[in-house]
Amino acid sequence: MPKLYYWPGTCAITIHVLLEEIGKPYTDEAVDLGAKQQFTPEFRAVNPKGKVPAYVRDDGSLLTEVPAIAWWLARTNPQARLLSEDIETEVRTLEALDHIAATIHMQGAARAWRPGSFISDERLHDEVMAKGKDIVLRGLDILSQTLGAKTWLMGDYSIADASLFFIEYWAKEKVFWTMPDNIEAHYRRMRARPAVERALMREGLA
Ligand SMILES: N[C@@H](CCC(=O)N[C@@H](CS)C(=O)NCC(=O)O)C(=O)O
Repeated sequence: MPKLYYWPGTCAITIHVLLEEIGKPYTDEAVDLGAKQQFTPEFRAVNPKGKVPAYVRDDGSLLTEVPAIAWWLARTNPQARLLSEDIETEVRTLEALDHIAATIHMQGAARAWRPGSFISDERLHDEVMAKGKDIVLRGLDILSQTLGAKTWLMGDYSIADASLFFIEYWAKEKVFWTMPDNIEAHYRRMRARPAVERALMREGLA
């Protein structure tokens, strides 16, 4: 059975959402990032990157990086309809996933969340956090334009919506930032999906 290593409320929630959308059996295990469990030899043996999500497939091989895991889950579970078969929509979906993972999360949220990972001098932490917030909010503005008046980012529901959900959840529930109106409405639609509530329950967040 596949296994997801996660910590509640992190980007691993995207993979929990997708696994719940797919509905096949899987197991999961929390890696306590607060207690620095990601740096232990036991977890490094699972994922040398020391990050969640880490997804161990049925054959025992490891997949890391949200966009890669999400794409692989969607392609290997076409019945779940998580990725368009139209190549133009597929590449736009991957474009949004990369923007969310590489820019909004890694350059923005990471600075706002853990400024100490970027600079040791605590007097500069507020400035680093402000830069991070700016990157996240600029990213959400771009996604707001992509979403427009549509229900889901790509028209039909996709892995891009599950990826955006992590940023929305964090902005809304953890740091209480104001999001563009249509992104806020997208977050509410995500919360109305049974798979999303099941994912939150698995992480002890519902
Ligand atoms: N680019 C990676 C990011 C993974 C990542 O940074 N995960 C965070 C949680 S959101 C983590 O494990 N942080 C632990 C650490 O950096 O020590 C992905 O898309 O999966």
